[in-house]
Amino acid sequence: MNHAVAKPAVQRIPFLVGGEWRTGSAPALPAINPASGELLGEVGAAGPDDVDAAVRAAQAAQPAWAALRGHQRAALLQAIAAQIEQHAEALALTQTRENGKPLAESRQQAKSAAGIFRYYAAEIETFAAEVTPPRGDYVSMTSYEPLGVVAAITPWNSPLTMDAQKAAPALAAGNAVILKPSELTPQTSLALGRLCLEAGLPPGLLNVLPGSGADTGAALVQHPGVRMISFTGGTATGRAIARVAAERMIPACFELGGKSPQIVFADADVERALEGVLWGIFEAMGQSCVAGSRLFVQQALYPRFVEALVAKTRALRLGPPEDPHTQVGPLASEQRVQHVDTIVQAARRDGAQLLCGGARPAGAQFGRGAYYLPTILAGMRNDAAVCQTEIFGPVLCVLPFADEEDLVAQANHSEFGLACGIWSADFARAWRVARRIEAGTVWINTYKQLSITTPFGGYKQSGLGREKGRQGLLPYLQAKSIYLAT
Ligand code: TXE
Repeated sequence: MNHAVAKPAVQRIPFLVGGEWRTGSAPALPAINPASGELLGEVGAAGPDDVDAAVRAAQAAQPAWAALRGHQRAALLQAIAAQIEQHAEALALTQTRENGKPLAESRQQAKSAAGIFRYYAAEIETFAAEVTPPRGDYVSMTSYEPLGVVAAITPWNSPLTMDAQKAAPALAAGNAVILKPSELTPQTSLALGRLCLEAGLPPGLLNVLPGSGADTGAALVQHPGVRMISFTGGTATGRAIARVAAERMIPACFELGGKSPQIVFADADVERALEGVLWGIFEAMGQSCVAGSRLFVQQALYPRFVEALVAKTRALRLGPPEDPHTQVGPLASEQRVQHVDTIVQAARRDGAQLLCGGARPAGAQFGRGAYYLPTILAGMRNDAAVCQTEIFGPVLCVLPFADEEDLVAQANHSEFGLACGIWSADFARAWRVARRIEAGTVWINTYKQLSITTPFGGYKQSGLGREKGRQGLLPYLQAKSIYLAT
């Protein structure tokens, strides 16, 4: 007799192609809440046939969208922003249950997502062609046209804002978008897709294709109908996609990893610097491209500063992301915990001194959740592997420096160049150092201030191209110059 009990069927969440919902031909993705380890369901994943259907739907929808006037597209982006705002709480909860980000942060990001659509509505409504310098009996003009179908590939750490940062300018410019979310956070992107449809965006202009990078992502970037790629994620994946873009000779922009220095001079306002350094690394548990993960403290201040920082780090309230008292939540998955712990233990074997953290937290309340203690390491050199590798987790490496020359050399000794924080009461020095640091964003006496109006992107291996601001619209457009004989 067979006593096997049939497993209850898990709900398979469908995805969006051309205004229709389908479950896809690739193996479904498990949906796991990282705070509890609980399997919540599964999400359908797109195989090559689904990718092809999405590209066709996008190609069919795009010309009519591109033919609209700027203000007409802007009106739709405004409607999407309103829809996001109206459903901000549900969006925030979806993201938090997928990636474990404290709910208060997800709420903030849902608001930002609406703001990003509003900003690009304003950009496209005011975007003008250029009359270029006259040459005798000619009028010459440069206008800007969309590229067609854009592949937008996003990671799991902040899908609410990253999806918006790609979809809003790409749509504003008159393109159709195929959004490929991370394996860990497809439901957040699917929720955005649904809200766009409900706001009145014509079907086919925003398709959402969950799936693995190897299956779905690779098929998407190689599809001949895709005319541009916008990618945010790890540097190794970025490089693989750049090779495809080079082979196909299509434009692509990349927002990649970082190992950003936080620099504290002895004359800094210590309390403010401590808060900036603490949140610069431990907000989102270090799963942020701009995480300030290398701390340089001037020798005279080093012992006092590091001691106070360790005390503040130990006092951080670790807990479930939906608890309003939680300051730092779980990592995005159990695999991320193992990844972080492997790097920390290797660093210790290489001689790093553990000042705090370096393990999973003890306590029944953490259950099977993906928790890891905020960790500080000291006693290694800046060229140690742990100071050069992007960990993308709650791990801060602290290093002393002697003077400005020593500091600049150490801070710039990194393959990355995304961001930097400088803490000093000497404004002239802070400014001077900011000019010498190889990074796309430098903050002085603040950290992680980000505005949709201000371009963002990396130097060196941290990326190519800029997102946000008017510069963030241009990659989704191509220039056409027309000469008219008078
Ligand atoms: O990112 P991936 P992972 C860094 C961080 C982290 C490392 C790996 O250091 O430890 O990257 O993280 C899709 N063709 N950052 O593996 O692989 C993939 O499905 C097309 C920094 O999560 O870069 C997902 O949607 N697409 C970062 C997206 O790429 C492919 C944020 C990002 O995944 C693909 C995240 C392929 N061949 C990680 N392979 C940041 N800059 O903020 C994967 N993908």
